[in-house]
Amino acid sequence: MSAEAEKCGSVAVDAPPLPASLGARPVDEETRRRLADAFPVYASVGLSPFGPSGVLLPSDAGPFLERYYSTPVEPGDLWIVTLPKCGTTWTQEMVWLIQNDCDYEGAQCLLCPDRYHFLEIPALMAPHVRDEIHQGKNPVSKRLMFSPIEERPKPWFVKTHLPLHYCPPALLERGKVIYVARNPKDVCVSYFNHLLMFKERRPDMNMDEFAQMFMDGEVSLLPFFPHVLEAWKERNNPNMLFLFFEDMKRDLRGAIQRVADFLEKPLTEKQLDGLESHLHFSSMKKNPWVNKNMTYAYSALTAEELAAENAASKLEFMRKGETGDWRNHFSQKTSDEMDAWIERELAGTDLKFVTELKKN
Ligand code: PPS
Repeated sequence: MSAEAEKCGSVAVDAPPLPASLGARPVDEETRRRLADAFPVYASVGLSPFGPSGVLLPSDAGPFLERYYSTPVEPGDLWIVTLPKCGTTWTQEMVWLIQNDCDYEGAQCLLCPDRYHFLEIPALMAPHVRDEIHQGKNPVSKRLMFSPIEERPKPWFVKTHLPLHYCPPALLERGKVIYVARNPKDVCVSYFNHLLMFKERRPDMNMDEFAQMFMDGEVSLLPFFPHVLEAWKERNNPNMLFLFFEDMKRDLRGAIQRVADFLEKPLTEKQLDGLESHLHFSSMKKNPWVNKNMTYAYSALTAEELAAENAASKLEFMRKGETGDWRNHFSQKTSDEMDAWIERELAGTDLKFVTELKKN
């Protein structure tokens, strides 16, 4: 373990070091400039592709990744692994409630950091944002970013957008993973909104321009397909549950039942009714513990500044919660290019995405 990694939190004694192959790769000057222009928040540190799939992260993420890779895992620990905007929050709320015997009162606190450890959040922050938070400008973010996982009560609930090869090597042997995938066309639209809301992208970027960068893996935490396909290969591992956002939309009750079976937490019909209603988009949209306050938790602004900004902004974390909304955002050309990209990337696999659902 490097001295830098030790500064990013405490580490398991028997932790394997991060393999050299998972380090940062060089970026050519033209790409560096394009990324700095698109994502100005990272301009000072730069974004670099890491590891075999080239997952895009702030260039100084190495020591953090080393730290995350060494996270201890014990039986009972639950990890939600997703690409951004695939239904992470929805699944987090579902898993937490099922595991905690539908304790709706206990669920009245922030998903992150109170109920889940968001693994890579410090690594995702630009250094100046990390510094501002260190200086105490946002106490919730400070708690979110700098509370060591070891201080949490067991079992641990962990959220990560990192691909499986950056998770602790023992994760699927000792812990349980719920992986959620969503069709990339809707993810792209949702991510476009998210990055504006969190001030990570140039505000005047247009959807088609962003979609191109999305397909090229030039957006933080992408590329898309290596992440999903790595998890898809593990879908029959008894410690992995692979879910699709679109299945949760189509049959929420069925998805709740699958999660309950996976966690070995039998639910009564009454509990199923309660969860189905609580996890419906209209309820989640109104629930401050999974919604607006999340923005507060991740923002470097004070609560007052953020309240003023939220009041003035039309951007929402719980935006539409639909499948097929990409139709309202993509040009025909971008839509066709995305279809061709999806087909190319999935050739030779049995993974299929649903990009539209029949209306009831
Ligand atoms: S994040 O920031 O990566 O954790 O975002 P994530 O939670 O993965 O994804 C946010 C999108 O999930 C939608 N969402 C839901 N859809 C349907 N039903 C429910 N209950 C629900 N909860 C969250 C949320 O609205 C975001 O999608 P878009 O398409 O932007 O609306």
